[in-house]
Amino acid sequence: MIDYTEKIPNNVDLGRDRGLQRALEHWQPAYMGWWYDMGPNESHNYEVYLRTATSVEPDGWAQFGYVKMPEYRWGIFLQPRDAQREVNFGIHKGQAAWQEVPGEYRSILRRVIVTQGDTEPASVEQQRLLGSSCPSMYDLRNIFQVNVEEGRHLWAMVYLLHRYFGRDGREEAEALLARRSGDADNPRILGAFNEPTPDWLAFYMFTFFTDRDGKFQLCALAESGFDPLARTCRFMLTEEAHHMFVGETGITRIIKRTCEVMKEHKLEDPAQVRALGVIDLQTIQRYLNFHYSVTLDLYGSDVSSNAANYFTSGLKGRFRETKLEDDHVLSEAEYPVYEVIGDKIVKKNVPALTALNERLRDDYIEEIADGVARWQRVIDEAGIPFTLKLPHKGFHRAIGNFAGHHIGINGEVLTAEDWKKRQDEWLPNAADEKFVQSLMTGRVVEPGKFANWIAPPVRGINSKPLDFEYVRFN
Ligand code: BYC
Repeated sequence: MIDYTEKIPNNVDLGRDRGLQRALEHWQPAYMGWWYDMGPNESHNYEVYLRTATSVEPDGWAQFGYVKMPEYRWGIFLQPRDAQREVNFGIHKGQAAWQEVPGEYRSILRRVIVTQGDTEPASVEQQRLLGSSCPSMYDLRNIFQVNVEEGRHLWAMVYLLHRYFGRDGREEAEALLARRSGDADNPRILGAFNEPTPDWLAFYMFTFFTDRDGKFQLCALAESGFDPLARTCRFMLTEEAHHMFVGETGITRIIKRTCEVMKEHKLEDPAQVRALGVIDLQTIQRYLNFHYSVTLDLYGSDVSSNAANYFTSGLKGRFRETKLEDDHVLSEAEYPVYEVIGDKIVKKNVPALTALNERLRDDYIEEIADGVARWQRVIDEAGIPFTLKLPHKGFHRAIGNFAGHHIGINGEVLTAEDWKKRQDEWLPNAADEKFVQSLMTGRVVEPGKFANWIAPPVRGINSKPLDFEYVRFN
């Protein structure tokens, strides 16, 4: 169980390590300062119907109730330790899982933890202003739930930095509160976390596409031979599921509403669809293209010696590593990657160890394709002749083998000039953004009411009705 009587709720017996407790209690006000500055705008007095973790057991960990977000009990929760656990891959395979950081891996492990940690506050910053244009109280409550949990995920990484990395860990923890999404001088580490999230269509796309990168990266880190990292990531994954749910159902509801209106008025022309105050499917496709491609970049280079090192040292595994049937060392195996040669995209086999980023990206793409197929079903059921498509893997990429090339939506290798000519057709253009924002000029917060451009969800939170007062504004 989690001890909520402590200043910092935890299940790691924090009270027994006074030095660590003091260091974290010192970081806590800095975190609160960051939350007041960069957390959801104007929300500090709202009482929000949030779930709070009460236990790390898979059943019954959630408790629901009204909480003012600055009073949310952010804390440190690790899954219980399995004393038998081993390092399951790489050159240390078969050794007992590490409870302390192996000296030789200190700096690369710290880098992975910092990179993971950096994304969490970044996403809160990106979503900071969205409350003022929410489509319903239900959605407002959901974004706040996502935000407090991203805050907790930051706590998870900061605990590891403080507990296992001494002074440089503490410095990194401070730097995590100093970088800012999109800041020219001190940006967040990874590309997608410096992109704006200007509207709710972008928010749902982000939680569907980018939070799912979170899932896959956390799954890979949950395999880590460094046991405290594995245990904290396992618990983070239970929270991540809700974030992806928000994204998937958010887009489903937008598509559903658009299709309803198209069907009712028997029209397909995007301009006419827009005139009825819903988002045309073509715009949804362009947002999809953007969020998919910037998220693919988050997996890093297709061929990466960093990725090989992470794996060989037992620090970061593959998706579902222990369920895979091979030697878990990958000294002989190969894996296909793609390269642009002249005007063609060519497949090439490389040592599997070096292609682990690409492999994780491929695992991700498989899951994404299933989600997009579920969205498609909504369109098909409405009888509307429109097909949502995932762009080619090389489209609009800035990291890896496709970076610097101009790949079209179907994988055609183009000149910079030809690509540019079609950019507005493929990616959200200024008119799209302006239109989407014109639908979201104010917030809809009457209980049970939803903005015209989105269908209500199938059910409320924690079996509450849709007209439940999910947020009290005071
Ligand atoms: N943007 O060999 P390379 C989440 C850098 S999301 C900018 O290609 P590597 C969440 C890279 O850092 C999950 N820079 O890549 C979601 C390296 O720089 P240094 C986040 C990039 O190292 C929603 C250089 O390029 N977690 O949790 O094999 C809401 C060459 O590196 C990018 C993780 O990512 C980019 N897109 O792999 C809230 C897990 N890509 O070090 C939360 C931890 C690469 O040479 N991170 N670079 O200066 C990792 O495992 C790895 O750092 C990466 C990159 C997979 C990201």
